[in-house]
Amino acid sequence: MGQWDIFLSPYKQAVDELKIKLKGMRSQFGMMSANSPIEFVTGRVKPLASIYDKSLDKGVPFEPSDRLGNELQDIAGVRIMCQFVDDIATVTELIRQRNDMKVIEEKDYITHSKPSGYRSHHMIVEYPVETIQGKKMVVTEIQIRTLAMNFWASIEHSLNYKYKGLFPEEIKNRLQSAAEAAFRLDEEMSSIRSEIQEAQAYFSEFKEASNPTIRTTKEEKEREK
Ligand code: 0O2
Ligand code: 0O2
Repeated sequence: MGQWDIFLSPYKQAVDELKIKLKGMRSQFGMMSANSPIEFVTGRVKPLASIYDKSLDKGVPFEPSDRLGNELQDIAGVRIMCQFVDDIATVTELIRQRNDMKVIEEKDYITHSKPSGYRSHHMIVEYPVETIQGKKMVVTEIQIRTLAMNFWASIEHSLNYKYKGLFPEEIKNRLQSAAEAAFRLDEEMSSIRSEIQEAQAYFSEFKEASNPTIRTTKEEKEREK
């Protein structure tokens, strides 16, 4: 195993564990028949090529070291997608209250969006992973955003890659107006939130009730009581 694989292995473990835990929160809301503030969760360890680029930007030597791990705060990255803007505050608070990680910094790019138009809430947490050499604190970036914010960020990220950050003026303006449109979409959806959630609850109940296998299992369980 190479030095980089060894260095990145706790980061991979942190991403895998956090994904399971955050997806677990989602299922717990589901079991309580409550609308989950978490729509879906993704995660990744930053690819080596991106670590290289960012280390150059930040003037940190590109070598497996504690310094690199502390200065590049998103080597381990987890992303939480929410349906509604208000869900972001709920998720943020749930994370602040957890005992298995420590929030060391928060960046509110929702109230103060970036000049590009980017919006998201970022939490930098220290997450302990148990390794065979003992406990290691892994700095991890958790990005929390709505589906609309995520749509915009994914598109902008691909274009950024294509133009290497140097957007033609026309594209830059269009992206900024698309960011405003995404913001308005979030506002519109929030204004009919209760309507949407009622429909979603009805839909998931209807799906179960109309499935003969699940219905039978439920009936069997009732009989067993
Ligand atoms: P489900 O039940 O399929 O939704 P891994 O391959 O093990 O590293 P994972 O979680 O499979 O990890 O993949 P990744 O890429 O980290 O996360 C993808 C998850 O996000 C998958 O969920 C996708 O279904 C879900 N996802 C992606 N886009 C959307 C979307 O637009 N809407 C919703 N609702 N989910 C999306 P799971 O965990 O496989 O579960
Ligand atoms: P990836 O993995 O390709 O997404 P700082 O130390 O605070 O000055 P840093 O570490 O760049 O700088 O922190 P920042 O800007 O708070 O968060 C970085 C990550 O947020 C980025 O990671 C993106 O995922 C996301 N992000 C920030 N600004 C934008 C933006 O304008 N557009 C898009 N699409 N995403 C953004 P990376 O490094 O790009 O890596």
